[in-house]
Amino acid sequence: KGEKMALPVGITLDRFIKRNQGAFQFASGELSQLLRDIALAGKIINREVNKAGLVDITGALGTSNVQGENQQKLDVIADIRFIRALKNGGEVCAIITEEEDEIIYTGNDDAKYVVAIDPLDGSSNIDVNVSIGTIFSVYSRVTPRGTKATMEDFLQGGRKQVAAGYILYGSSTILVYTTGAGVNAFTYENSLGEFFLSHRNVKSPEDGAIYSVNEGNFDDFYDYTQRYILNCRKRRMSSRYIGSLVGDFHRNLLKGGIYLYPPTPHYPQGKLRLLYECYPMAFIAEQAGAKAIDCESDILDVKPVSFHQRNSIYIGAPKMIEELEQYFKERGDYV
Ligand code: P6P
Repeated sequence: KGEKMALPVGITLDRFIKRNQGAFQFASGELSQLLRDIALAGKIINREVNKAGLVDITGALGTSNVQGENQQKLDVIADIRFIRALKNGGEVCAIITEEEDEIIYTGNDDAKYVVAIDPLDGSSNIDVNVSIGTIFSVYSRVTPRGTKATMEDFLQGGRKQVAAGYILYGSSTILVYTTGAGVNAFTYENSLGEFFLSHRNVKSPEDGAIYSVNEGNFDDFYDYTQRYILNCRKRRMSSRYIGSLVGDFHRNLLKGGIYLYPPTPHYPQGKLRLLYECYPMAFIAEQAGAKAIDCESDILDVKPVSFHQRNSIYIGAPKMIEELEQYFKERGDYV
């Protein structure tokens, strides 16, 4: 990999990508273009998300949806927009998205990359103005270029990702991604329509005092998880859980904390999707010096068997994860 350049905070995403081209594992330029295509779709979704509340009164305001699209659910719009951006960008041959059961082919069979994406995670929060996010994961295809991508291209395993990231549509809109050479974050400036480098080479704190879990499921958790959570409470940690993975993850990444989605009777394998939630967040976490496990192994080593498989996940500060692992190791045969 090329020498990491200490680039000044405040440069645009485009210039950052150009300057760091050499540092990318694949300096050929296609991955750079792919990241630009994702950023473009993020700008469009940002606009849609920010006016979501106005949908029902658009007519009254005399403004209409410029594309003339009949107003659909925002996650459907996000899905359409990301597929269109990746199709038009030309660098992606196929997509797995949370919104569709099967592979979406872009028509660019010669393209080098496949993308797994959750176009708008936490979309149940849109109507109540809670932050939501896009999560994406990129692989170099393993099947011959010029042919149709297959399951094999998407089920390579978490450590084969060449890039992963998220866009958080929150108090500001921020794009965070890694290509395996550290994690960088870019904050969107609406008036200029540009992402600017705001957090360079993000390193997550070694320890934390925030735990994020749906406490409503507490009684369903395995004993070792319950004991871990009780210990967090005893140490007067802050319980912060907004029901939107990207928002909870981003806060914990910057401040130090742990997010837990353990198995429950309703989700015996865990709720989050491996390909486009767990793997990308785990890649980012590890690149920022944090950890992501499911208590059996690192998330990035969990074997993928299907596009939409679910997995449990514990992700965050290394010291907090190691402590949870200790409880796991000491677990008895609890009835
Ligand atoms: P629960 C949103 O549906 C999501 O996939 C994540 O963004 C979020 O962290 C989790 O599920 C919330 O799940 O069961 O606590 O409502």
